[in-house]
Parts: sequence; C-alpha cells; structure tokens
Amino acid sequence: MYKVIGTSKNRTMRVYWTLEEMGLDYEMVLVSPRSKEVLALNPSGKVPCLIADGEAIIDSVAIIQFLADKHGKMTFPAGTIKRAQQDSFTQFCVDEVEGALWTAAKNSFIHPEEFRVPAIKATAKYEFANAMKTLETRLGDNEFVMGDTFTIPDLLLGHCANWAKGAKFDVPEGPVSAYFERITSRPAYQRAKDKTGY
Ligand SMILES: N[C@@H](CCC(=O)N[C@@H](CS)C(=O)NCC(=O)O)C(=O)O
Repeated sequence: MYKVIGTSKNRTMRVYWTLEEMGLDYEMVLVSPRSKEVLALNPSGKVPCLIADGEAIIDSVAIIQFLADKHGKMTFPAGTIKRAQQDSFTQFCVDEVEGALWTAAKNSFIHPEEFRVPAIKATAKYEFANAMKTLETRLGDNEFVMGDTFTIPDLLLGHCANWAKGAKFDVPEGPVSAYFERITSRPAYQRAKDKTGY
C-alpha cells in the first residue's frame, strides 16, 4: 500500500492521478506544503512525497516515473529509444511548460513580496506560448505525445494544462486544446479529484 503526502491542488495531484490510472490502492495524507509532516520527509517542505516500502520518495516526476516502471504501465521500458523519446517529452514539459507556469506562480504568490518581480509574468506567458507551438508540432496528428499510448508526459502535460487554465495562460485553439481536453477528461483524473476533494 502506498502512502501519498500532500493536498491535491498542487503537483501532488500528479501522483493521485497516476495511482488512479493504474488502479492501485493508496493512503492519503492531505497535508499542506511546509507542514510538520512534510518537513519531516522533505527538508524543502515541498510536496508531493510518496512512501513506498517504508522509504520516502520526493519530486512528482521521480515518483510517477517510479510507479510507471514498477508496475509496467504508462511507460516504455528503460534503455529503449522509445523511452528516451518519452523522457524527452517529460523534460520538455518540466522545462518549457511547467517552468513558465512556475515562474509566474512564484512571482505572483509563492515568494515573499519583496522578492517578486511581477513584470516577469509577461515573459513567462511568452515562453509558454512558444512551448505551445513546439507542442503542436511535436504532437502532430497523434492521440498522445508518444502515439497511441498514454504515457507519463501526457499526464504531466494534462496537469500543466489545468494549471495554465487556472493561471489564465492562453492555450491555442486547435490540436493542442483538443489534446488537453482528451487528457484532462480521463475518468482517472476525475476519480483522483473526487477522492482528494479537489
Ligand atoms: N519539482 C518538485 C516541485 C515541488 C513543489 O514545488 N511543490 C510545491 C507545490 S506544487 C510546494 O510544495 N511548494 C511549497 C513551497 O514552495 O514552499 C516536484 O515536481 O515535486
């Protein structure tokens, strides 16, 4: 039985959603970032954290790729060309999509006020728009970024799509918004939201 630490209106949702996609059992510890429960597991106070076999794993991408590898779902095997291409989409999402969203969030409400640079939000939106163009090209006519198979980077991109909506970042009409709609309407995502009181 896995234990997930973190409320779900943040990157912890990626872990809940992955567990739902895989049909695995888990215990929820719905605590906020920087709470004492989180600080005991992660010195930065950030969520999510997964407890597996009594060991703590931190960082959402490390956690969900671990689950994918362990259960042989939502991933191509390590050491294959397909896996390298899949990981390339994961890095693209983290660097170019999440990076822009996170920069805007940190400078809107995360950092102490004196360290915020509100003007950076325009740059973040510019970077996000560029990433959307890249995604449109790389996605092509595929259902998912890796073709017919739903993999880890699709879930990450779906999570970022929802984040972008909340942060009022524009998603271009057409193939990218249709792709985001496809990903975020998956029943497992809805189940994760319902169970965690999202
Ligand atoms: N790269 C980490 C980032 C974790 C992270 O920044 N989590 C946010 C919530 S989405 C957090 O706990 N923030 C609290 C803080 O920055 O103090 C991951 O993907 O898990």
